[in-house]
Amino acid sequence: MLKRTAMFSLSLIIAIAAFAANCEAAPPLLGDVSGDGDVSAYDASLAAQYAIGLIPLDAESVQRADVTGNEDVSAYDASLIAQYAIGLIDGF
Ligand SMILES: [Ca+2]
Ligand SMILES: [Ca+2]
Repeated sequence: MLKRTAMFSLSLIIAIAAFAANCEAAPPLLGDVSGDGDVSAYDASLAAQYAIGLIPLDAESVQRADVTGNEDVSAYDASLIAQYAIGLIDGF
């Protein structure tokens, strides 16, 4: 009986842990071009460099860089990311 209870408890813990892990899988952070979980001036720099063709970005980074949502990464996106990074704006 004790073994059965222990096994049930263990199963419950594993199920809760799996649920929690799924909850932590947040959607990609808009503006976080580098994908490090933070929106910084570096992200603005990456967006700006991509916008003028200096660097390539993978598809996910491009999606996060397009903060205006117009299917294009421009200097305006980079500008908004920079403003967000220093707290001038609260969102995109
Ligand atoms: Ca970042
Ligand atoms: Ca855009």
